[in-house]
Parts: sequence; C-alpha cells; structure tokens
Amino acid sequence: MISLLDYGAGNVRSLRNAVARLGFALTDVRTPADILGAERLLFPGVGAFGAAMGRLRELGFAEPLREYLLADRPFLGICIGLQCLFEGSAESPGVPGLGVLPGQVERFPAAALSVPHMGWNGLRPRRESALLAELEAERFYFVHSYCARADAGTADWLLAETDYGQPFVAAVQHGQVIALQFHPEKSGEPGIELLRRFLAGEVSVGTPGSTPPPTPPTRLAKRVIACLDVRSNDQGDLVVTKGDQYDVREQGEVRNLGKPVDLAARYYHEGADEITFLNITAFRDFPLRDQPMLEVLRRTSEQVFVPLTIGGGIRAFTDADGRAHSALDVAAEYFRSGADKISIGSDAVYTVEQVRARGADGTSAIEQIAARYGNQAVVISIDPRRVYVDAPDATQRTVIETAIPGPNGERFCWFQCTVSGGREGRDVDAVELARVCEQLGAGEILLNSIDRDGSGAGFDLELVQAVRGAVRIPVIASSGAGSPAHFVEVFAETGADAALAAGIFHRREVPIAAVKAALADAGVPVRRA
Ligand code: 1PR
Repeated sequence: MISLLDYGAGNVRSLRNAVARLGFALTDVRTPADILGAERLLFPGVGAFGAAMGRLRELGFAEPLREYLLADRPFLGICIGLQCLFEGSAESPGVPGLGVLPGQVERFPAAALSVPHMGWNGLRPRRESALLAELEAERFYFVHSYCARADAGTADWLLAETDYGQPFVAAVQHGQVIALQFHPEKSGEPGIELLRRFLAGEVSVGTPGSTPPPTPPTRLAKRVIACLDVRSNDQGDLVVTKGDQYDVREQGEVRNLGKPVDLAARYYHEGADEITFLNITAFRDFPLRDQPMLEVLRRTSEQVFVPLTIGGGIRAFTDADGRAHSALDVAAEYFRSGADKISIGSDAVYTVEQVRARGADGTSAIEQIAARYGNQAVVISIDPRRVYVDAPDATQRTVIETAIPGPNGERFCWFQCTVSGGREGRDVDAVELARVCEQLGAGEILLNSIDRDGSGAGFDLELVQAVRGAVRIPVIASSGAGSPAHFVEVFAETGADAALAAGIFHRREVPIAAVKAALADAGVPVRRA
C-alpha cells in the first residue's frame, strides 16, 4: 500500500495515474497518524516552498513527517518534496523547512539562462544506485526556479547532480529516503520505470564515495511540442482542427484532423516533449460548461506522462445563472483534471491594457494563478499579426526593422496582439505583452504568429528574436513549421527554448522523430524520441 501526501496545491493526478498504471494501490494521507502508519510515502510537492511548509504545519503533518524521515522509512519526495527537506528556501525567507538536510535552497542566479529551469535535462549520478541504474542516458522533466547546491552537508545524501549554469542537486538518497528535483511522473517511460523501482523497493544504494566515472555536464534539451487546437465541429463532436492563419474552415466545414485523446496519446508515443491543448472557441463559451474538454484532459493524463498544457477561456466570467466564477476557479478545474500548466490568451491582452492604465493590483488572472500554483503553471499564449509602418516612430508600439518588407515595401513593422482567436487586433504589441506578463508572474510565453500559422513557411524568426530578447522566462516558438529544418533554424537563430507545431504532425507529413534526428544532427540537445 502506497500513501500519498497530497496537500491540495496542484496537479497530482498524473502521479496518481502513474502509480495506478504500475498496478499499485494508493491511499491518501488524511491525518498525522497516517504518515507514521505509511508503508511507503510519496510526497509530490507542488507550488511555493512557503505554501507547502505552511500547509504541512497547518495539517499537523510536519512533525510526523520529520519523524518518519529520521526513522529511515521508505519515502519519495518530488520537486518541492525535495526542497522541503532542507532548512529553508530563498523563495520563502523565514519559513523553516523540515531540516532533515542542512542548508538553504537558493534561486537560480540572474544570468543568461531562462528561469524557471523548465524542460528535459540529464543526470550525473554521484553514487551507484538501483534507482538510477541504466537510466544514465535518459533525460527527465524539471520545472523549478530554486535549487539546492551540493556541499559538505549533503555529501552523505547526494545521488545525482544536474547542470544548469552551475551544478545543482537533482536527487538525494539516504537509506530508504529518496527525493528528486525532477518529476518522474512527467518524464515519460524512464520516469515511470524509476517510480516503479521505488514502489517495488528496488532502492539499494552504494556508499557515498562510490562515485561512478565522471560524466560530461548535462544539457537542457530544446523541447518539441505538439499542439492540438480543439473545438466542436458543426455536428457537435469535439475534434482536433487546424487553421490557415487561424481560419479552421474548409468549404464551410470545420477541418477535422482527429480525436483529441487519441492524437495526444500518439504524440506521447512518438516522443513529443509536451502536449498543448488549445480550446480555441472558449472565448465565447462558458469554459466550465465545457465538460468534454475536462474529460479530454482526464483521459489524456491517464496515458500521457509528459507535461500537459491547456489554454482557452481562462478568465473570470459570469454564467447564464448570473453566478460569478473567477479565473482561478476555471484554472483550478483544469489543474484538477490533469493540466500541469494553463495558458492565457485574450485575458492577458486586456490585463496589459489595464496595467498600462492603472498599474498592477494583484487581481489579474495571471497574478492570482501564479500566486496559487506557481509561475511555472502560467503560460501566456500570444496571437500576434504583423503591422507594417513606414518609419520606426510611426507608432508608440515596439517597432523592428524587418528583412521581410511589407506589401508597399515598408521596412518596419510591429507585432500586434489580437484577442478572440485573432478576430480583433488591440493596441498592444507582443514585446510589451510578454514583458508585462513576465512582471505579473507568468512563467512561459507561447508565441504564435497569425501570419505564419499553417503556412509551412517556417517560424517568424524576427518575432521570436524580439520577444526572446525582452524576457527571461522560456519562450516557445509556434506557427509555420513545415520541415525539420525549420526547427533547426529557429533554435540556431533565436534563443527559443521550445518549438511547437501542429499541422505537419497531424497530417503525418513530418514525424516527431525526424525533427529530433535533424536537431541532434545539428548539435542541438534534444530528448531522444
Ligand atoms: O483567448 O484565452 O480563450 O485562448 C484561446 C487560445 O486559442 C489561444 O491560445 C489562441 O492561440 C488559440 N486559438 C484561437 N483561435 C485559434 C484558431 O486557430 N482559429 N489557435 C487558435 C491558435 C495557433 C497555434 C497553432 C500553431 C502551429 N492556433 O496553436 O497550433 O500556429 O500551427 P502550424 O504548425 O500548423 O503552423 P483565449
């Protein structure tokens, strides 16, 4: 019997699903006594350090947990579940951790690297262990802005390090107590295998000092993301569709490229590093009415063990009965259904307009969701379109000099943000939008291009460069992929952290494996498909 310590802070559905897939029964910790009574304890920390420790103390779990750990009972901590073992964290100054390990968790330094450290990175094992044996060549999914550093205090515990700028602690083990900075439940089949070993008690470990041969520094992989634009067709079926410059109809009918759950499962098996669902007509419907979409997420998370993002309709709204729902309510429902991140489109544009007029006041969806679920859970989906101008000072918006002249030979343009699926342009540019949303707490930018969408002409490199240069959070380049070479190009020419495509994958024109092979050949680090 496996006990799960879920204090209600985010998506632990994937972990539950992974344990179920492995054939183990799971029970929830409800009282402090349940901790000491556990045979094997899973602690998936989600959210901020302070919130996690605060919740553990409120529930009376902190002391029994410490006792359980000091008694060397079987334990697997994940992400914040590792960080809580330390004495404290720069994320929440003054909040004591469990103090099983000495020292403080620190923030990744301000440097050239994107923060959060988000995506697939390798491990450098520091001891022989049954847990990591023969998984050395694999990458695992990390998402965090804070990390612990190996020092004399962790010497007896250190199991593996990972490099991001400098090395940080990726895994610790002391007897039967194990903690991982990465998410095995989001790390595909190698992650599931690692989880199986813990659940089956296959955790023997070498003595500290039994260091395996040195390995080169690990590298964060560039991510390849499959995107599924989902909506109901005219017959009322939920389908994956695909537009050309956001027009998803062909001869009057909504294009139907398949069923959402089936396609997501296919992309998981083909090696997609993440899956994104965009509910593209949610701007006009009440999103919580859209039960089929929630069902899609639930069913997908039973079989897809890489990160899932869902976008569309994340905003406050009043339903037909006059009842008000906050954006946080909508997001919470998506997280409960299996989403790891939510993506905000139209509402982010309105928020930036309001911040410009009145300043930030903590009430926006971005601020509220980031405060509750962490920055990494909030993606901003930008739907920009090029607007050409004759001169850089023709508008107050951020203008670039472009190598792709406009219809009248214009050499300058700006990237106008749109709302409602590209139907309405607003007086906000993509660079300002990204910058302000980052300040409000967004953790990632999904950068579409209406001009390139469905064109197969390659990503809009100038757009990606402009936005990439304006923020430190990860940027996903989207729209226009037509061949593996376009992925190589976008990573070579811009600092994009990930690249997303839809049409070429749906129409089976280019397999994900071919994209990864081209990237690997070009020396771009990728997770193997
Ligand atoms: O405004 O918060 O309700 O969110 C709506 C979401 O739906 C936004 O993320 C917006 O991008 C998306 N959306 C709305 N209408 C459309 C449409 O196509 N008519 N799809 C739409 C956006 C763009 C990409 C696409 C890439 C790659 N689709 O996600 O997948 O362009 O395509 P390609 O590789 O085939 O070129 P809100």
